[in-house]
Amino acid sequence: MKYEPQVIEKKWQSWWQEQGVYRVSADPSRPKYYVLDMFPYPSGAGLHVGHPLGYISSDIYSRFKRMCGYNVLHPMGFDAFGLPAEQYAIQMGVHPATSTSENIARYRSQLDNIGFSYDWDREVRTCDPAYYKWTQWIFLQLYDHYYDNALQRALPVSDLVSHLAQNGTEGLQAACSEPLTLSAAEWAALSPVQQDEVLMNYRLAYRKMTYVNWCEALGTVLANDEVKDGLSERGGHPVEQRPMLQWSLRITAYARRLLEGLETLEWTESMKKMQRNWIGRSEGARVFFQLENANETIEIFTTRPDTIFGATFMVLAPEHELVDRITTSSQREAVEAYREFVQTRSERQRMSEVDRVSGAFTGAMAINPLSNKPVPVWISEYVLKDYGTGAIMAVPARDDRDHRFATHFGLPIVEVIDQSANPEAGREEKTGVMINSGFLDGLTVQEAIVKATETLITMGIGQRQVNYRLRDAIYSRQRYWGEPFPILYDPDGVSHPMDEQDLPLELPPLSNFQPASGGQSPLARATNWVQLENGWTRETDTMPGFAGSSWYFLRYMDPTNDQAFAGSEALNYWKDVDLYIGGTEHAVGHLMYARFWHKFLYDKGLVPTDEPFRKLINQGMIQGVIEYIYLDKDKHEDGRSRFVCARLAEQEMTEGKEFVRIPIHIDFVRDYGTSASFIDGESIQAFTKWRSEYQDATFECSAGRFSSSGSPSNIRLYTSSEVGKMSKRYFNVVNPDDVVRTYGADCFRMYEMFLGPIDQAKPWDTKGIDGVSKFLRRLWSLFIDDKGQWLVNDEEPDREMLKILHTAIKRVREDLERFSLNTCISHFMICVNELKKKNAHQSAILEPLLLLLAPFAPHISEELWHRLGHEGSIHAIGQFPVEDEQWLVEDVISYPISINGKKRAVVEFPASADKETLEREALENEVVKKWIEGMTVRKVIVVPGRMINLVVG
Ligand code: ANZ
Repeated sequence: MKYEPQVIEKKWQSWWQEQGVYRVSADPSRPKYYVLDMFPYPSGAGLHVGHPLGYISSDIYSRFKRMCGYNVLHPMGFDAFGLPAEQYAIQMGVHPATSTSENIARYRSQLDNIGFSYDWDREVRTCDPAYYKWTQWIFLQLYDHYYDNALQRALPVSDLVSHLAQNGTEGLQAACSEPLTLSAAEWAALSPVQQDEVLMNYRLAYRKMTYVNWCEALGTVLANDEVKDGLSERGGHPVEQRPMLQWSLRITAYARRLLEGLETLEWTESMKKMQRNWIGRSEGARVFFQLENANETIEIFTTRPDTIFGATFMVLAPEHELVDRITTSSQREAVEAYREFVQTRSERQRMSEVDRVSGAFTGAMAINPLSNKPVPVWISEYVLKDYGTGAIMAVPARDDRDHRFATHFGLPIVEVIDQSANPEAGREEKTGVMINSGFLDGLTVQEAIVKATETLITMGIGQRQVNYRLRDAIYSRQRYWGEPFPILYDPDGVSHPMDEQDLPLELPPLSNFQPASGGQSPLARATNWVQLENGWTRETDTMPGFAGSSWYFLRYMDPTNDQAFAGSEALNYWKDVDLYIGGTEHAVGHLMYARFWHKFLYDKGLVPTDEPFRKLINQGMIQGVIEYIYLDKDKHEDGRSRFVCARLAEQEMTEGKEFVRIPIHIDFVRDYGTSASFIDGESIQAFTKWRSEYQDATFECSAGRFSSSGSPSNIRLYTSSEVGKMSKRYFNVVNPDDVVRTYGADCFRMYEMFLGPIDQAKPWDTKGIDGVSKFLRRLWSLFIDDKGQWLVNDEEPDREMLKILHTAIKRVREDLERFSLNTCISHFMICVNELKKKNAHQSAILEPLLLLLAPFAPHISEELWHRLGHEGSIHAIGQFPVEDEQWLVEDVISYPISINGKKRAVVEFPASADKETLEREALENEVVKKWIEGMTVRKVIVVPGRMINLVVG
């Protein structure tokens, strides 16, 4: 009987579901292990073969851990709120709720096809009110807490209120937007509106007028990590800076802990580095510069107080509040014009386009507090408003950007460091000896940093300062498809949290959910929902995509709890994620927010660990192969478009012809992904049907020129293949369903793993898939022959068979622990080939082999397991095979024999030979005898199992 994956796979998938084989519950008698996939947002395009790469590896690992006796939590869900889902719905002209549930159904069936071991009873959907009730609840907790910098933890706002009532801001060490000074009496005298404002300055979820990334095309504000190079990450639309009243989360309060926590995690160095850079800790000083002829102070942040004597000008961020006050009338026009220009520039552009130099002089002069020289005050986009103090002292001799600026605008450059002892050193390197710097002269840079800081502090014009580049996360979106804020405003505009009992606050149904222009939210249209009877109103913004994904891993622990986001029993048992698998694209977004929320919940004593994801593995992308044919830029003389094959095009290009490369749907391409991929007559017809604008085109290759209808089926128009993104845009998306239909899920799973190390990017190419398919059939044939004859017997296996099996067990086990899954597949192939050669049909060999294979190929192993006579599922067996060393010892060992340090022979001796035997036999060896003829053997060194050395003379 032949191996028919399509038949057995469906059968076992339904059986697993009926039997609840993958259902899991907390069980304190067993150790837990939590394996988590980054849950997908269900896009309309469905899964392509790149998506399951991580899911397959985590599934294999979960099954492995389960067989090792762990109680494994391995859930799946859907990140269903947010921009992508809404954009798709708008495109398709359907309601996002409808398209989202359709897309989820499609994802689910695609996932089911691959035979994953998820406990679907624990599925979460972020757009489900029973779920987002708790997203809203956590938001309210953030709103109701502030961060105590001294204790390094979150505390209730009620504590803050009593502190303000008793002492004002005296002794308050709290994370805030702006430093405030207030006496208890002043606090008491504030109106409710003013008090609300003061509290907003401290709340972990707060509302404030902020410069935000506004994307007009998407009709919403975006977080910094949703903007790439001045464009929205979704859709690539322009993003501009705008002041808007927005909710934000004070993630900056946790900067230090987010940084320090990284040290405790098993993440790749590159992921940690991305987070460290995003947090961007820098140590330096705040220094005060007096303005000449005015009672104003400019506060700057510098990491290089040593260079202060070289500060020949100052630069303020164009948005800096002092600009209006200090700009002289003659410079006002230039300053205004410049500020308008800067408004069109996103923060990313301002930071990354360092070669553009632009700025304006305010007309004001300040005094360098150490050199006492007047220095002009400029504004420029390269100084960011929200970093440090939004103002710098510019040291053109020692800072590249300041240097470009000074050169461009002809400002003075004063050298302050002598680097002649180290001429290779760059301008910003902290090496050399101070010059032209008064009392700092002669000190090294390191010494000068300490001395300058101390001096500035003693003079009362400086303070030590640690800065973080991390910015608070903008939390408002002016879109429909997200969690409504559980916030109400009274007629004075003071914010009030909703009662917990009234959660969830459900998203009102809206037929027109399109984004509005100018910053208004679609929810503002739901007037009945917005306006409350008592004159209060609801917040109309919604939460961002990262809200729901910041805590979903906790919900899986207790997915149906309606009393808490998860019960303490479940939380204390499952604790945290032991292994998290997902893409690197979430390095600074999701992973940062989730750590922040988790630390906050930890502060509240609601989760038992300080970090959510202990170990993180990032899967590489599966790339697509893009296949191109060449379109002649000029039409043929007969007026028709002319396509030529890649080889002909190459030749013609050397003669100066120009071509446009047109990606061709890979379904039309034969030998797809190889160096000899081509389209034939049939594919040409399909192509012209698909791209009807090329109906009349002709197709040319070395065999001649053909029209689409007249092209013989056996012609070959070679295409050129290029590795790139797998994307609809390149018509190179491979649907896992198709691969599963042809080869079966087990083959698909093993093949994806076989493609290469999990963390590397690799192109999808199907060259090797036949090899994996053959492997599975060969495995099958160890059990059943072509005629359906059952081959398995109860005979004793011989030593060699046992060695083959136990070698595979040892290798697979070790590689699984290292998460090296591609090499596991090779071990299986070698093992089955060798067993096949030996005609091994002994159940004592084949049973353990099935257990070993079960995590990788769950269907075929279940089928054969049952045929071996077992009734329960192979996946419920808590016994992963362990190698027996006795079968692994080598029978013979090759010994290199060296004479006076030179290797002269390699001789095999029985593995059991002792020292004396080895010495005797070595000296008896013919080759050795020749080398030592006529000499005296002075010493014989024998290292059993390794080598034999002779010293002669
Ligand atoms: C004088 C100086 C001399 C500086 C020198 C550097 C080198 P990191 O390490 O990223 O924290 N800076 C401060 N605030 C800024 C802002 N809002 N926008 C742009 N640049 C700003 O960088 C700190 C340094 O970046 C500070 O030290 C300041 O320039 C600049 F030889 O001050 B420095």
